[in-house]
Amino acid sequence: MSSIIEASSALRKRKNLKRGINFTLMVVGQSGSGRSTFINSLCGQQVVDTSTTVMLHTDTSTEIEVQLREETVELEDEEGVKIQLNIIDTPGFGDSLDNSSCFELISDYIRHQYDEILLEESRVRRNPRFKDGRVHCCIYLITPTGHGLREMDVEYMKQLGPLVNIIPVISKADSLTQEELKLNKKMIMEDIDRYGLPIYNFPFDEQDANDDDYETNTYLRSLLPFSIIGSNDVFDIGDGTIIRGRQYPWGILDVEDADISDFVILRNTLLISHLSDLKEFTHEILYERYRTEALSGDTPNYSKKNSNHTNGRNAHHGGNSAIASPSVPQAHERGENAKQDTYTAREEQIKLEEERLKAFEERVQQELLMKRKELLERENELRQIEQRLEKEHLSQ
Ligand SMILES: Nc1nc2c(ncn2[C@@H]2O[C@H](COP(=O)(O)OP(=O)(O)O)[C@@H](O)[C@H]2O)c(=O)[nH]1
Ligand SMILES: [Mg+2]
Repeated sequence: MSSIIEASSALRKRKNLKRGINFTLMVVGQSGSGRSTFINSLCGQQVVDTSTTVMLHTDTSTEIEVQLREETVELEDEEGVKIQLNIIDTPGFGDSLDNSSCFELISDYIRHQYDEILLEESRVRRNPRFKDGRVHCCIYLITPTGHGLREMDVEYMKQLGPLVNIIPVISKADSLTQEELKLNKKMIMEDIDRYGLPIYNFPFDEQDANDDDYETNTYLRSLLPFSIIGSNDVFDIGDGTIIRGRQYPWGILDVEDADISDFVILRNTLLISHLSDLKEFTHEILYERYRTEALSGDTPNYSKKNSNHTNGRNAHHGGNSAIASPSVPQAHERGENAKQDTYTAREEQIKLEEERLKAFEERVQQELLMKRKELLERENELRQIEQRLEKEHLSQ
């Protein structure tokens, strides 16, 4: 099956070559789910530190805060195609009893990136150094419990799925037997169907897709949720062959062995075959929907909306036709005296849009102020260090 992926990826690679590729990946999962290990395995290098020990929280009254940490890695494949990979790690995710604030932080971040584009698009003079920070894919790591999805997993996908391409992945797949893994995948897909969770399920245009794409995407769909094994260690297994693996008493397990995990397929999908698709879907579908809703002044409350109009995994991301249309006033459908309504609706829209932009600008201003303050503090620190050094120097 892997030949299919390689064949269509070769085509896409050439397409990408001309542009120079920037890709932003977010990795979400509870502490210990293997986020850091996955990031390092994906990049083939130590990008983030991994903790083999669990953090101890002595003060149970304090809420554990989720953080977003960004790392940028430049990867290059055999053909010399460079990918600027921005990875957002989410330490602290899901560690509190109430995780709503962590969902909020992530969703705010993603929306903020959309807002930035929105603002940039509306500028008369574009900023040539503007950086598109939109998150193109979110890997959601599911801990291998053997019991399908947990409530938190369902909530996360329900709330964030409309904003970002979520690919669900069972981590630490080596802790399940092949039978258990199969069953677990099935249970997770059943949950995703039952709750209508809008994950990224490799959509394609029924009319446009060529046979290759059709076959590849159908195959990738059948693998969902992917299962992976990660490792921070490499081993020389003789005759100079180096593998990334996990050492167990009975032997070394190769994380790139396609028979035991989908890691290689996932890596190919993200970095080669579906990199452009994920970016396009983010821009053409997810951002476009966000934009329409933002400009129509309809503050989206996805968690509520979704429970109504998503049924089945094709509900959101499967095929363009099935995308839920944003609620734009449909005044033209009403009779004669609809004109006045239209004007009022328009005025209302413009007003809301103005308010939204104003709020956004205020937020940017606020950030600017914060950054300035930080800068001042840093300068002060620096001055103090300089003074101390000078004193030390003099006293010698
Ligand atoms: N068995 C197994 N353990 C793993 C795997 N990936 C990571 N781990 C281990 O799980 C622990 C937590 O991993 P880490 O990447 O630090 O998780 P994070 O807290 O989500 O960043 C470490 O001891 C890792 O070595 C895996 O695929 N299989
Ligand atoms: Mg970590």
